[in-house]
Amino acid sequence: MAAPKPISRLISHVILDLDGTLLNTDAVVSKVVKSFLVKNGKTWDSKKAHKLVGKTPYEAASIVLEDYGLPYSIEEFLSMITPMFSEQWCNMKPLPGANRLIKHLRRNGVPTALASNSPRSNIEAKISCHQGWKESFSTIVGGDEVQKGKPSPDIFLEAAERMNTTPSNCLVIEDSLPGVTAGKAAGMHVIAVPSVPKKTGEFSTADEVINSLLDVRPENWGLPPFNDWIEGTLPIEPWFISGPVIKGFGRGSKVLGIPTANLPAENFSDVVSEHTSGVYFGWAALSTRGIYKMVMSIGWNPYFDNTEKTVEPWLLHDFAEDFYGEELRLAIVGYIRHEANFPSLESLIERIHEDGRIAEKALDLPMYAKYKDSPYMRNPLQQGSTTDGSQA
Ligand code: ADP
Ligand code: RBF
Ligand code: MG
Repeated sequence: MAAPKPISRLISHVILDLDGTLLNTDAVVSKVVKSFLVKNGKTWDSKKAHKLVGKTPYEAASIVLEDYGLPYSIEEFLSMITPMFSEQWCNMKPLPGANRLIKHLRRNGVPTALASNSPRSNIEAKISCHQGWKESFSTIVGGDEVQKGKPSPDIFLEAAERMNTTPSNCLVIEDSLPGVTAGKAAGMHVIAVPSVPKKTGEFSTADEVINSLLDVRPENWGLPPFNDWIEGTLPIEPWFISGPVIKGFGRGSKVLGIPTANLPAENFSDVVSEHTSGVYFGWAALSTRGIYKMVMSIGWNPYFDNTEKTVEPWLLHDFAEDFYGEELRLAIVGYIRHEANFPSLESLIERIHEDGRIAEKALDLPMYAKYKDSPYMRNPLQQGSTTDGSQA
């Protein structure tokens, strides 16, 4: 990730985008457009989904109509698909780190605006599904309240004006290219959090590019730092996955001293896509052997440039033999860092060992240690995955 450029003035105000930045809108957009296409005898192409990121509803509609050759006008299409979206608003989940960031800014009295291309009423409806969100924004600016939407700077300039501040005091956080363009055109500082993996290179005009909201460092901008990091780790709402250990990429990780027990990702693709790529840690249970400390990477392994998002847990224990086919259950309780590329294999290995030491130590803290005894870890019979560790 690109390091932030030095800033000449300290930030006093923050402006957040909503769709794709705070909310996982893309999952819902894909679901709705897909079901519309199926009804119209077309096949959804997930590779084209990124074209809709950061567009106004009107622009997105025109792209879908053209890409799939649908016989509707933009207005007709919007009138059919808009009610389908409205039903889904409360199904848009906060992205990793969104609640934490909003609460942090509010607790520290940092005036924060919400600025989105969506019409104001849609924004209000979407955020009403999330406790404490509406009260956290000193102003909300919708696409229908200004002349031109992003990439024009109007929305951000309006937000700054309503907060009685000047653009150079504002920090914009945005997931889309039109949004980043708009923020820079407004004369603001911009952090890009691209929604589309592997497209970070397109965001070179941003002042900083980060992988997820978990990686926001407010102190880099003169804002109060987060104080929830503990011994190099960030506690997260735990999540739980399980499955049989399968053959991985056969990269000879074992030879490098870092065997990773791969799980069939298709079993829990929803949970995995909900979580940002990065290095996490927690507990691993093997039904016939015991419960062990674990550190893992989730994502595309930039050093190897995987085409698929993989889950690679390294159990912090020396086993005398392999355990392919055995049931492995993971409780993922904390975050360490985003995935990175490395100049050499040695430096990658050194960093993974450092992650192992951090996890090893942190898992003794009561806040993480307690999950070793969760029912999910102890009950060898439960199948599938849950997000709360409860018994299915
Ligand atoms: P693959 O490409 O098949 O994942 P690896 O070289 O990563 O091969 O080795 C992973 C396998 O090694 C696991 O599936 C498991 O059977 C075994 N293994 C032995 N020790 C460990 C460990 N400490 N953590 C994870 N897997 C281990
Ligand atoms: N791969 C990367 O390309 N970048 C990383 O930052 C990275 N971090 C990892 C952290 C841990 C704890 C583990 C277990 C793996 C990580 N990997 C990373 C994945 C690694 O490339 C893969 O497991 C190799 O097969 C290890 O040799
Ligand atoms: Mg492996």
